[in-house]
Amino acid sequence: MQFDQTLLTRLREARHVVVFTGAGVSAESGIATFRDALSGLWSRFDPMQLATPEAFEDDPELVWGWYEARRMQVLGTSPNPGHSAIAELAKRVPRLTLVTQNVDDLHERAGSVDVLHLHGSLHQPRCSLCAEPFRMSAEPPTEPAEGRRLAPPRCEHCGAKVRPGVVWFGESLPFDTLEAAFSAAADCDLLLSVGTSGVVYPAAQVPEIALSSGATVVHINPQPQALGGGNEWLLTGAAGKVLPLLLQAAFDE
Ligand code: BJW
Ligand code: ZN
Repeated sequence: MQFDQTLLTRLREARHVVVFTGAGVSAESGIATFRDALSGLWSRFDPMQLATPEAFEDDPELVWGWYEARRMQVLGTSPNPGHSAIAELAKRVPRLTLVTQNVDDLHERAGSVDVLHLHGSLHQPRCSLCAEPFRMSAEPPTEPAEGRRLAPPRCEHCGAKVRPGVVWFGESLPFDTLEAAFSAAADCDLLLSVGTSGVVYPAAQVPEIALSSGATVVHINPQPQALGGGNEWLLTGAAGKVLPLLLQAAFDE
């Protein structure tokens, strides 16, 4: 793969890099994205019946069972070369902020630290009433399959239902995390936007803020992306292929 020399120089000389990731970065680990035409979760499941506070209120067993099945799937997979390249990039540039929309823990397992999880985590459920964190046992009591209902556990503190620790449609994002992501985007000189459709707000503002603050924005995606101008680039391909090659070209050649 050939990279533009200007782009390589900008990456090599960047003072602060933001990496903004979406479901596509975990696709090569076998985790489904949301909006890919045939394989995306939202082509098989209705988000309004699974990813809203009202859905959990209406049918907690359906929602808890679905998230447990997804959590189990993540526990059974491993980070891919895309996650590893991002962890490696953090060692090659003066400052890197990793902002993810993903609810898996594959960035951390690849070695990234201080990851800003804008949409929460599958691995940090909490009480739906008092917000007390709930510690999941390492081994699930049953092996939940997609579509199998499962009663949510009860909060040890107040007895209310435990809910997945993710951000559903219509819910606010964690304030401090969003603030940190926006301020990193405003400060960075280069942002890599990896494997996201960029349609979900306010997360999608992160690359917009970087671009309007004068940073170079590089999209890494197998699908064509609409580009705004000279400061926006597209590297077409899978994250697990493009990112390791980009690092090699920028830092090892
Ligand atoms: C590869 C690849 C490979 C494939 N390598 N790439 C402004 C306008 C309109 C609506 C709104 C607005 N502001 C807010 C809203 C409402 C809503 C929203 O944005 N809706 C839009 C969808 C229209 N936002 C919210 O509700 C947010 N809250 C909020 O705004 O609060 C204030 C408020 C309160 C009350 C009323 C209104 C507002 C919360 C959003 C929470 C999103 N939650 C989810 C689910 C998390 C839990 C779970 O996992 O179940 O987060 S939705 C889902 O989308 C998930 C993701 O994080 C998020 C983004 O998806 P992502 O990561 O981009 O995945 P895909 O599938 O879309 O894209 C994958 C990409 O990868 C594709 O481009 C592929 O080509 C690519 N790819 N393989 C690299 N190998
Ligand atoms: Zn509670």
